[in-house]
Amino acid sequence: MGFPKNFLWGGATAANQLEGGVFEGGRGLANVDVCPSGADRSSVIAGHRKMLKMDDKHEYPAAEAVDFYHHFREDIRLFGEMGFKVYRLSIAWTRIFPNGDEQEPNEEGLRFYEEIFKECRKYHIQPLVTISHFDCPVYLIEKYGGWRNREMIRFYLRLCEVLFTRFKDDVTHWLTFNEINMILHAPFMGAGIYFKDGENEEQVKYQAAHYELVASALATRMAHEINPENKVGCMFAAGSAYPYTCRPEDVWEALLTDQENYFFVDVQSRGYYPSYAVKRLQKKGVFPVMDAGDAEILREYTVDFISFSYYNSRCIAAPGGGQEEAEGNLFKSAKNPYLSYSDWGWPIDPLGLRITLNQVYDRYQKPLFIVENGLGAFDEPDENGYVVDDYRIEYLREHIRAMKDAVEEDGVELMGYTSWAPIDLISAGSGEMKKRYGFIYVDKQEDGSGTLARSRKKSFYWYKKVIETNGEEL
Ligand code: BGP
Repeated sequence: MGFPKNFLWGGATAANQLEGGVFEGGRGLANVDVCPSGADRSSVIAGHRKMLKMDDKHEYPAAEAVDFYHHFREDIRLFGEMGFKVYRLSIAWTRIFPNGDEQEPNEEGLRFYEEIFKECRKYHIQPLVTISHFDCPVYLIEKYGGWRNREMIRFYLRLCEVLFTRFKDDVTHWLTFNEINMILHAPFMGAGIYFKDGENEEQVKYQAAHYELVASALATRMAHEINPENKVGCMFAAGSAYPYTCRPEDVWEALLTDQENYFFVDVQSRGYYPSYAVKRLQKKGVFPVMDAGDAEILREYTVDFISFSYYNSRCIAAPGGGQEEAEGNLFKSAKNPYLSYSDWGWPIDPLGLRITLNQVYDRYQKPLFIVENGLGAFDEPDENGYVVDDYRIEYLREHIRAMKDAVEEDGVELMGYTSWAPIDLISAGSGEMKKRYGFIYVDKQEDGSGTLARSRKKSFYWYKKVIETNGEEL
């Protein structure tokens, strides 16, 4: 009983929120580098063409982030000390191809990740690589319009080819796109898209989604061809939609929300557009252009496993209900009166994780991987610089317990768990530093000051124990 022996415990990060070194190693600029801090970045960016100009560097938190670029040896050593079996990281596209459409990769960028993988090996940590985590070269946005253009498939596949070949001996587990369903909620961050006046935004978003889905399928094929040992997963932002009441209209609305979310995984895992999506898109006047052969590609090259982020469930009411709203990962929903809330107003719902695991497993019957789960909170170091983050331990303990129930009692096949994030980093949603997730505290403050020194929080020792006992001691 308990977790399988080879269960993959670890943590997850993303290049742009962690690395910094934006102007080093020949790196080019990406969409995420030019998102300003302190605002709802997705909505600020969409439609604001001028934001693409790096006119004021200091406004852009990704420029330094927490400087993993110069601290990765120390950071991975700390991951090793916690006993990580897996480290989920993303590769910055613009370190490998600064513009995105070159033929030859940037050697310095490749060497940086090679060094990272070497460090991981030292501590017997297996990497899990996200190929694109909210990452689109600015050059490709300016020249091609980001993922609204089919050419992106070609550039993305060239990136994949270089990664799969160069890191053949280092990496066997890959995720094609982080939170692919994010395109619908934050298209600039998800796919480098901003809209032109008067266009059918849904058409643009679903067109981009189609291209990413085809790219994902072709990357899956390529990964298997280059190394038959490779396992490729999709990744989506999960979190079950609860009906606000048992009123059938609320239940219906919740079902629609879930379907919109599952649409991407339905294609990546089952291999075809689900009938509900075809009908509803038609009704909205959305007709993604598809090449002859696309349907076959989607059908043939489905993913090996399904990964997702889980922060919260959602509570959905039929339109016009006037319910109070709550924040959450990706989008707001009605406030669930039965739950408590984080410092950022996100619902806390551990049982929701068990519900989500069951729903996803029932639907796809493929191995699952929780690749993000964690609590963003204000951390206050005491006079010795020590952070006693019992609230974080509590959050994680309850979620791991729920995950254990899903494995032990419900028979869900789960490969691993990587918490978001093992080390403090920049928030994707707001660009803030004060929203912290880590087991490792980084002395970097909201105003950019700080020594960047790393220190262990109380949760560091707790998580180490969890891993040591394979989840028996929580
Ligand atoms: C997910 C992203 C991550 C991460 C996380 C927490 O949507 O995949 O990159 O940041 O959310 O969100 P935030 O950073 O806004 O608190």
